[in-house]
Amino acid sequence: MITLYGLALSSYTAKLRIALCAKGIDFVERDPPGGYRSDAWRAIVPTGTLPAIDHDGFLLAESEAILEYLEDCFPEPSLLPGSAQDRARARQLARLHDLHLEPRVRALFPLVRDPALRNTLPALASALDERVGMLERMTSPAHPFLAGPTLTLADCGFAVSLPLAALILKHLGRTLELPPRLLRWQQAALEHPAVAAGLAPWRVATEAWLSSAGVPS
Ligand SMILES: N[C@@H](CCC(=O)N[C@@H](CS)C(=O)NCC(=O)O)C(=O)O
Repeated sequence: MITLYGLALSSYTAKLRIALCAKGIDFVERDPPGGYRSDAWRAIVPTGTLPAIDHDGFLLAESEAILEYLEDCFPEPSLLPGSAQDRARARQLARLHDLHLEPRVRALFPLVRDPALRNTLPALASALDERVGMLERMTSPAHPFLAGPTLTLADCGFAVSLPLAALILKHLGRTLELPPRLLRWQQAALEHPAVAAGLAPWRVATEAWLSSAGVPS
C-alpha cells in the first residue's frame, strides 16, 4: 500500500499525485503527521518537505526520487519514453522544472499576501517569462507532450507550475503568455485524465488561498 503524505495546496504533492494517477497506482493521501513544517514531520522526513511516500514501511521524500522509485516498482504504464536518449531528455526537462522554473513561480508567493512587494512584480514576471521561453525552446513541435507522444514524468511538474503561475499572475492583474508549443502542450496536459484528477484538490485549495488573500489593490 502507498501512502502519499502531502497537502492539497502543495505543488510538489500535486506533481506526484498526477504521476500516481497516470500509473493507476492505488494510494491513500494523508496530511504530514504533526503538520507541515512541524518538528514531528522533520523527525520522519529530515528535509521536512512535501511530498513523501510510505510504501509498505519504506519512506521516501523528494518528488523526482519518488517518481523514479515508482517507475522501478510499477513499470507499466511507463512514464518514461523508450530510448535512452528520450529518457534522458525527459529527466532533463523534469530537472529544468524543479531547478529553474518552479522557483520562479514560488518567488511570486509573497506578493499574494503583501501588497508592499507588488513593485517587484515586473521583474519577477519577466524572470518567469525567460524560463518559459527556455522551456519552449526545449520542446519539440512534433509531440503534444513535453518529451514525446504520451504523458511522461517530464510533464508532471509543469502541469502544476504553469497553471499556478497563470492563477497567481491573474490574481495580481497580469496574464501568463504561453508561446505556441506550450499552449498546445497545456491543452493536451489539462485534458489528460491523470492531470485532471491530480490537479483537482490542488485547484480547489489554490483558488481558496488566492481568494482568502483578497483582491489586490
Ligand atoms: N525538491 C523537493 C521540493 C519539495 C518542496 O519544496 N515542497 C514544498 C511544498 S510544495 C515544501 O515542502 N516546502 C517546505 C520547506 O521547504 O520547508 C521535491 O521535489 O520534493
